[in-house]
Formats: sequence, C-alpha cells, structure tokens
Amino acid sequence: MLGGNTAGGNKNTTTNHYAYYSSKKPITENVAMVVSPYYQHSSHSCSITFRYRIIGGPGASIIVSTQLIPLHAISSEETTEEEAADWVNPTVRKIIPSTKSEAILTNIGIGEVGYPTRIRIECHSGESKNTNIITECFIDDIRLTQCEEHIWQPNVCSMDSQPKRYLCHKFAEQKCIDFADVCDMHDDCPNREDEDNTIHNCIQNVGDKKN
Ligand SMILES: [Ca+2]
Repeated sequence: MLGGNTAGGNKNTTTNHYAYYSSKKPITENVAMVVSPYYQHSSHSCSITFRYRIIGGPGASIIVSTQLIPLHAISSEETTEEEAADWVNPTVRKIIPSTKSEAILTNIGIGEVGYPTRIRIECHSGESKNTNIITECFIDDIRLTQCEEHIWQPNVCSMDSQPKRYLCHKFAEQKCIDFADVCDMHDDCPNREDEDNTIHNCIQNVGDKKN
C-alpha cells in the first residue's frame, strides 16, 4: 500500500525484509529512509503500521515523520530530492529508540494531512563516534490503515509550456491559470477550486509562496 522509494544509507536487498539498513558510521547527514508517494488527502483516523527492529548505540532511532510540499515547489522547475528536503522541515510523528528485543509491531497516528504530504520512515544511527557500533534497522509489513488516502497527481496544464500553469480540474469546465493565482484570495477557477482550502491547504501555503 505504501510503496514509494528509498534514499541514502545502505539498503541491503539480499535480506527478505522490506527495508534493511546497516551502518558503522553516523548517518545523520545522509539519513536512510523509506519515503511514500505524496498524498493529497487522508482521513482523521489515518495511521501507519509496520513491524520494526532497531539495534544500535545511544541515539540510534527510527523516526516517522510527515512532510508537506509547499505550493511554490509544485510550480517550479525540476528539483532534486535534496532540494525538496530543504523546502520544509518534516513533522515528527514518533521517535522509536533502539531495542534489543525481537521485531515489534507499531501503530502511529498520521491523521488528516494537508496537500500534498508524504510519510517518511528514517533510520538514524545516532551521534556516536564509535565506529565499532553497528546500527541496524529492519522494517517490514508497512501498511496504511483507515486512511482513505488519495495519491497526489500534479495538476499542470502542460509539462512543455513555460512557465508551468495550474490546471483547474475538479469540475467539468477545465481552465489553465498561473500558479501565482492559486491561493491568492481571488476566484480564478470554475467553482473557485483555486481557493479551496481542502485541496490546496491555502492557509498554510500562503506563507510559503514566493513573492
Ligand atoms: Ca485565485
């Protein structure tokens, strides 16, 4: 259900775990993580469950967070994952310290998310300079429960045209408008879709807009 991709760290694909990371060095600057697609809606009851095991020194942890992409990022040119990480600081949902026990099933509330939001499960090795300590993260059986999630699709008029323009798409009458006209408190789309807070999370995104 979660899908997504992984970034950073050393993912060992020879194990039969969904994700397995191991590191001898602090990887706080290059965090290994599983990242979901962006969701544009989830229900209040949304939560993520997965089975985990983490072994490591002081500070080693699994961190579950959500990250919202701001409006100006959607309308900008091609951007890298690194740049995306700089746009907003993820909201931490849970920090799981290292344990010596067997795999544990956890359930972490995500709740209703703004538009568009993705979920990150990160493996941190902590601050220890002792390179003899190996951090290992095992992640399995990732599921979203009671989320009624909708995967976000960028609503762009044409990928070729420059600058990119927003496609009013929610109603029968489609129309292209400038991204600057989304959440500007003036109705531009049919049925004022461009000012719909449930679609664009306008209240939060107004502060993120360039200019
Ligand atoms: Ca508008």
